[in-house]
Amino acid sequence: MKDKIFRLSIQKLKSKKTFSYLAKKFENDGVIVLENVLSQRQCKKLIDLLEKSYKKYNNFYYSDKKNSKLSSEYSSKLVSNLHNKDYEFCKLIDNKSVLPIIKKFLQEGSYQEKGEIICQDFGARTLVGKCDAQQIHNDTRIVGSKFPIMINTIWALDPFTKNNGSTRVLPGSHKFLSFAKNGRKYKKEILIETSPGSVIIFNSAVWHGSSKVTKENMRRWAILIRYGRWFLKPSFDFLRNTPTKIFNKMNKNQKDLLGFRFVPPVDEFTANSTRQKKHSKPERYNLPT
Ligand SMILES: O=C(O)CCC(=O)C(=O)O
Ligand SMILES: [Fe+2]
Repeated sequence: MKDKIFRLSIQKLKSKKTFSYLAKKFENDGVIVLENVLSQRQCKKLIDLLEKSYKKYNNFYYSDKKNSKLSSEYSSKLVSNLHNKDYEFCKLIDNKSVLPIIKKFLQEGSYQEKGEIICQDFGARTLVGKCDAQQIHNDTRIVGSKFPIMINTIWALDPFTKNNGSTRVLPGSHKFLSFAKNGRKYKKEILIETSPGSVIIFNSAVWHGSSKVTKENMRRWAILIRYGRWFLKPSFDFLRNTPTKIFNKMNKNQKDLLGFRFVPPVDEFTANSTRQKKHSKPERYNLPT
């Protein structure tokens, strides 16, 4: 690959020197790519599950018919809340190669560098038809944060090519004190081509968006996991949308990441902290049929 994005195979992560180089790249560019995180077989299995979920639930999606280029709904097939679709997806959120990296970066600047983190959004997306590029944007809703407050991971399940809407980024833009202009294409944007099983990891303040699709029907399924500091609001109410059957399969890390220890108490008579030792049990929940 000839672009300037730093890429590393997970096999090389163990070296301390390599890890500190990766951390430096992440600090400067705001984006790195980890390769060989998932096998081809795993990618295929996840794509099958996504296609099945989309087919089963897309007719039930809430829609306000807005399809602005900024929205993740823009010309795409979306599956949200992957944790409640199949336990197989839950295994990704505490992946042993990816999570330690995310944790390290999201703990920077927290008390004793031990701040807790959560999975703040957990979905998947592929583009539909010959669509235009998604508006380039910053997901964090704020500029100028010294430390990362959210980190996106984009798990390529299909090849990311220059034709199928692959994610593009503007390296270093997490340091800008402004937002991207609507409709503007920036010269230094880089379209990330990569193979299935790779994970693009970027500071969510890095300007990014899917790119133009030039060939119709070129699938580009990607799982999008956004992590954040524990006190940020998740996109959906995981405590109210997790089936008990799936909750019971989750390990401690997965329950932590879905925020089951960070539930604001009802009142001062119930508890006195937004953080708890024990996991709250999710309410009864069934997906629509
Ligand atoms: O699908 C992509 O490549 C990026 C999606 C994205 O950034 C978003 O929906 O916020
Ligand atoms: Fe985004």
